[in-house]
Amino acid sequence: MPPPLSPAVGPVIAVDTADARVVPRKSIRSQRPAPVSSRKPASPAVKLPVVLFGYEASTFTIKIRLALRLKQIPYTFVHVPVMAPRPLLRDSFALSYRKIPVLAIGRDIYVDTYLILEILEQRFPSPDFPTLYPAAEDGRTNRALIRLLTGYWADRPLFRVTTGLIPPRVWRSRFGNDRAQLIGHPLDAAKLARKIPENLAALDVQLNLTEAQLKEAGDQMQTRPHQANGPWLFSSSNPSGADLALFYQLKWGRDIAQGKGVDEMIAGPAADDDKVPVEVVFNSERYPCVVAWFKRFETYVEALPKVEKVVEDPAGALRALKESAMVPIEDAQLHPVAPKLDVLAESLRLTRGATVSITPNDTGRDNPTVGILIDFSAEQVVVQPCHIDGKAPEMEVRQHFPRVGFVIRPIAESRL
Ligand SMILES: N[C@@H](CCC(=O)N[C@@H](CS)C(=O)NCC(=O)O)C(=O)O
Repeated sequence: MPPPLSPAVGPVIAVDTADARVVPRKSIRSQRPAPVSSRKPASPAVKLPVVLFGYEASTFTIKIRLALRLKQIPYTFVHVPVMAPRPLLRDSFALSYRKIPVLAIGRDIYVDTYLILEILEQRFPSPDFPTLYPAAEDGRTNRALIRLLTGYWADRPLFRVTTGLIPPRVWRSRFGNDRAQLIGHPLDAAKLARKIPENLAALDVQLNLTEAQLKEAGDQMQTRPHQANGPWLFSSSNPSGADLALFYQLKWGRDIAQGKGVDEMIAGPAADDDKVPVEVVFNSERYPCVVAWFKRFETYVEALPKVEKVVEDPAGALRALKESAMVPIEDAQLHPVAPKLDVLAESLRLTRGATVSITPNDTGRDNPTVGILIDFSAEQVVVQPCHIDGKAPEMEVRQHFPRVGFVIRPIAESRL
């Protein structure tokens, strides 16, 4: 292990300064997050504008739209193109990360739904907002387990199964070329068409597991009526992040297999044969508990008041973000359970002020983010973005990435 670096010295770069009109500018060092034990609970972010950038057929955008509705957080939805480039995000926030969705809360930009869900839960806490982690009868929320299930199952291997249900013609379109860039190798539409039976079989494997979990939750409900409107996957009193995680993937996978959303991807009408026979495995005879739960979740969400305002022109939403005060960093970032481990950060050369690159460890690796490190914890990394092609972003922002699923490396050492 390389020796820890000596304490950083040098000029202070005012990375996470507060809005000059609200709080005097402070240096990075003076805004060091308070130790976990002395932190006040995060102030609800209710007064800041919440803006979600995504597109209709985006699996992960659906996930966050559902989460915002479950949590009853009012927000603005801004459509971005289904393919890169997305100049709106690049010019406004100097965001070179190419995936969707992206969430802005005031001048904090959150990337990746694994982080976005937790930030929503932390910044819009219960009881003012419904929780994504309602307790089961034994009082446990299973939050960490649900995060694992989402981050390591639904968002990844299950997503690979559902993308295998995309009608093959999509891969022959411009969209297919764009996704080849995302994945990092060419896509062979004919080969992907031949793999459909294999993908349906893979879906069957996933549904079988889901059925087992829901059957057990349903059997338990006979004797313990805790889940009055359930059963839910983790036997919670209301649907939890686990239900959300499974639902959004299965819904998107079923819809896309039936050709819904294909028109947006290929920028033209879907044909009659743009369908994959998903009902062969996903049906109520084979999976009665899953199909009943799927409808139950859909009904539950639809009964909740709408919280979304869709805008055609993003100018007003961007202005509202730009005019927001920069909140203290400790209110804007996810709080890890474990305290900072400076020795580790130092040996990785991931100290405040270092220039770092942040790259997803799955797809989108050719579009790394480069920024000046503000914070690095067991949960996330926060940077002030570097200019792209010498161009400053239209507003001063902080960008937040989760540690799970990203590789963070130093490019240049801290000059603090
Ligand atoms: N791990 C990411 C995955 C995001 C993702 O793969 N999003 C898709 C759309 S659903 C995407 O960005 N595809 C490439 C693109 O739209 O440019 C997350 O949870 O946010």
